[in-house]
Amino acid sequence: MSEYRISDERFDEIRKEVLTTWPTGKDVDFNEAVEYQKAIPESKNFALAMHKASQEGKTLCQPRAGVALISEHIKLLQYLENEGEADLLPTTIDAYTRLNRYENAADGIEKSINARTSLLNGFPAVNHGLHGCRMVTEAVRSPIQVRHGTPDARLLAEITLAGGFTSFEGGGISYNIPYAKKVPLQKSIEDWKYVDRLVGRYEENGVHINREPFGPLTGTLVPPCISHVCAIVEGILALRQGVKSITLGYGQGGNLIQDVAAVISLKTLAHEYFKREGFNDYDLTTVFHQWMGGFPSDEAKAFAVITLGATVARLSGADKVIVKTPHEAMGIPTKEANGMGIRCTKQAVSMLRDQHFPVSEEQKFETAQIEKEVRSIMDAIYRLGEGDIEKGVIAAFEAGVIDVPFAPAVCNHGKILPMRDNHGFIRIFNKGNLALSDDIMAYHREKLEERAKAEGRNVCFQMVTDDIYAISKGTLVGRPK
Ligand code: 8ZB
Repeated sequence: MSEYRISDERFDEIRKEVLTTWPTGKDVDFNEAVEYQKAIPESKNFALAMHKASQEGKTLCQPRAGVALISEHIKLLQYLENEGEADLLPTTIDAYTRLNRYENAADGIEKSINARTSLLNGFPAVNHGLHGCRMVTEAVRSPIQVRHGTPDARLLAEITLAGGFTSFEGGGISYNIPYAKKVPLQKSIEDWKYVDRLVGRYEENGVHINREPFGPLTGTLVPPCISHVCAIVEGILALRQGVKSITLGYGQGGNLIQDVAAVISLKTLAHEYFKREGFNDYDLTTVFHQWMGGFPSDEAKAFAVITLGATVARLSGADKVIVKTPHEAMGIPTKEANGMGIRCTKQAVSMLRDQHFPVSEEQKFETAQIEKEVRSIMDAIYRLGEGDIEKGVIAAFEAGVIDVPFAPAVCNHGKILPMRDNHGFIRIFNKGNLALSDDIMAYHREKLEERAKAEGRNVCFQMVTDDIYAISKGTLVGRPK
């Protein structure tokens, strides 16, 4: 396993460079940061909170939130934990920082001060530096995580972890393919190895840091097998660098049975592949993302989408749910709307606390189906990598053997076309080069034909478009008028 690890010498070499890419980097002193992290109360540690939720069978609720200025960001987070009843807190990073454009972020901070309102779409943590981050993490009671979308997050990780955050979202695949156009996959994977190694070093010094690959990818009709493969591969890459606490995610698809089967199979498959790679000493938890696609603009209808997501999160046994807000169709929510999304979710989750979803034959079948599909793609990745998952996944994206629908990245084929079947399950219409057997594809085709027959039209591209807009227009399956 250690053969894949960035060596200490190499890591220190890269670190010197990383910490000079913006002036705030020079404040980071790893040993001081370890001591600082050790003094954070256990009740605020994200890795421990996820572990405890999983032990106690709870589903914790977490919003997204971030504004430009420290004082405003603190007020926002305090509101979300006090009035909003959030169990876990985020700090969503602005788009300039995600692109390593710190000059633009500095400009955004200036303009936000003058305008007396946030002119950035998140918290520019690199510009605020580790002292700014510490003001934020010290001002709240709850475990707090960095959430972003950054292909090269090395400096962001250095600053925020030294700044007291105890969880860091993202990964070399999930923060490249859906977020960037021109970043080579090899480059983002390499840069994320650094982030994972940094977390590994904290772990070796007795500090638990949670890591969470971004599960939903493009959030648009992503078949579970595709997001599962990316999550499992990123999980393995993280464990190789010494990460111990890993949370794998899945974005709500919309069909109840498929969503429950997806969360359950994500966990069993991840354990299977982690063990196969020789890992035993890790803590695996899951996160369910409420619907990531287009939302209805009517707030009452948005609450229904949120409640359904909360319900499925709970019934699937996910350890955490990421919450949407009634403002989703409009853009960044007010703190009040954000709080409503959390409280709505918590009400549904706690009403289901002592219930469980009976396992139906259909669910068993769907679970087995997802497992079969994931194994088929994973086999191809191992084959292409001659046994090595990292080499394999890069080759697999290049060959389209793994393919994420509707992603902007040029290193992704983008040939696969998903659509819903007659019951709203996400199926694959055109597989491109995806490594799925004829047998698997025959099943998908049969399911899509069933829908086509019910709608009196042929299986066609129009169905994809109809499905993409369906939920925002009030249905799950995009039926013809
Ligand atoms: C990929 C994640 C997209 C979701 C929300 C969007 C969307 C982004 C912020 C935010 C609150 C922010 N999001 N930035 N929510 N505050 N600064 O992430 O609305 O739901």
